[in-house]
Amino acid sequence: MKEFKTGFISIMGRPNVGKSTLLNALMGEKIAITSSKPQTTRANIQGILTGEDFQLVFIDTPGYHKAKDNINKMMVQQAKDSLEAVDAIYLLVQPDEFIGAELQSLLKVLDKVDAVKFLIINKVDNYKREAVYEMANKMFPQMEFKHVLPVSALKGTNVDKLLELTLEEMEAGEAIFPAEEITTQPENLLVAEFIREQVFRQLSDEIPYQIVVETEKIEDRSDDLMYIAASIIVNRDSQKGMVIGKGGKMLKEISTASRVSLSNFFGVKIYLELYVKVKTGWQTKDEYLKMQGLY
Ligand SMILES: Nc1nc2c(ncn2[C@@H]2O[C@H](COP(=O)(O)OP(=O)(O)OP(=O)(O)O)[C@@H](O)[C@H]2O)c(=O)[nH]1
Ligand SMILES: [Mg+2]
Repeated sequence: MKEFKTGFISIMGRPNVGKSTLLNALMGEKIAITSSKPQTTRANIQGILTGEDFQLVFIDTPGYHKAKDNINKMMVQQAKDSLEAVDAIYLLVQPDEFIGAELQSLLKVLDKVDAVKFLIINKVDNYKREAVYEMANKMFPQMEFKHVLPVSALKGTNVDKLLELTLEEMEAGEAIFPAEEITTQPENLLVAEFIREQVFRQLSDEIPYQIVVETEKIEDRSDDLMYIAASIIVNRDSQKGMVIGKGGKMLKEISTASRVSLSNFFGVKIYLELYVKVKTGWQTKDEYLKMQGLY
């Protein structure tokens, strides 16, 4: 019999390089929200992948960036916290990424961590081979990477290979989580995240950064129907209008898309009541930061 292997792996990188998309690809199902806007992920998300002879815990982290606001500082702190007791680190970059102050600062943080380091060049489906090589050549002198792998988290290219290499690096150990548990996110946070994803996808400019979603109620109404009440919380009245849209059109779109993705996740029909509320200065209130997994 093969020995059972376990380990924790942190997925790090600058905003928008595809960390959450990679987590979902590794898991084979969507547990983390993604969008084309930077700073989509606000708190660490653990994905637990259990096989016959292994259990891997992947930690998707908020994008590492130079943070000005309090909430952004908390996000970056989350990413740093993920490095405690990890066995491996995936440093995700994309081929056209600029190795500037932010990435240098992240490399400095990673340098101090005793873990197997993987350089993962993501989004290879979108770039010429030369650009991928060029990025690898630029990154090699920066840190000692045990493995370098080009992947496409979106298309799934090399994700199996990444899993294989990761398992080779893991040590024998016992499972920490029950086999059926796929994430440590509480249900109310996961629901709020799936709704927040739609705000990130459907609204432009600053609005997505000005909102938080609060799950108010989750009830199993029958074997195949789940009732959810939630609120999108904004900072100002004018933002409320933008989230609702003309004749309620925007809120309806957010609600419909959220229902579809929640229904896919839970495997039941979803009855969603979605409100918009104004709570001025929520960014500075503990209650709203904790709600999102930030503390
Ligand atoms: N073409 C291509 N796009 C990708 C790939 N992986 C991710 N993306 C896209 O890149 C954007 C950002 O993806 P996310 O997974 O949200 O990125 P992230 O690193 O988690 O971003 P933050 O949470 O904001 O730090 C989305 O539009 C994804 O669809 C890939 O392999 N190929
Ligand atoms: Mg993310």
